[in-house]
Amino acid sequence: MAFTLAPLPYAFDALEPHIDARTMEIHHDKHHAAYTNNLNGAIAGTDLENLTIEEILVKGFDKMPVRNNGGGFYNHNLFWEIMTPGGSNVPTGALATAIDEAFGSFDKFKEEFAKAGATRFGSGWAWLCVHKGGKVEVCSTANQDVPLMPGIGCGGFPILGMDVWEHAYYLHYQNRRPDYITAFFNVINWDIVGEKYNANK
Ligand code: MN3
Repeated sequence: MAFTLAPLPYAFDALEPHIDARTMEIHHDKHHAAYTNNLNGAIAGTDLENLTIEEILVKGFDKMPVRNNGGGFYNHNLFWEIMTPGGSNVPTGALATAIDEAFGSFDKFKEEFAKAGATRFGSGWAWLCVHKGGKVEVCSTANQDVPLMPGIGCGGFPILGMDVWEHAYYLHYQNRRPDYITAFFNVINWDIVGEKYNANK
């Protein structure tokens, strides 16, 4: 079963001025498309072919084309989903409580999440993950690795991911990754992150 690239669930310019339309178009139509195509090529005719993407992230972990492209496929699906339009711009409900318990406050969480993204050397992701029982944790991973892979990151279930590859921000922000990170907080759809928290805690 081949994986397909879902359309971006909103217009390319929907996240302006925080993330520019051209970046979104190239990111989705070129980068995410390439991960999807390369994943399909890497699993074709192998025993991974009929597994779910989550199963592939675990069982294909030691095969580098599968690991990189499976992660790239999965991570970007999450990335598009957790960004606006719409939704609350702050966590609410059980997720808000869990963030306060883990970090002390929403502002402290933002500091820790921004630091995870800013200090990831080279390419990678910052994550907010939930552990069974409801505790939330911030971590970061290299390249297209994702905490669902064995022994990677904090080992929780990712409910919010921030792409800090240069292709996510370079056209508009050039080398200013911290400015992109600051802007990213303006485009998070916390309602969806909260739904993911409730479904996986
Ligand atoms: Mn990317």
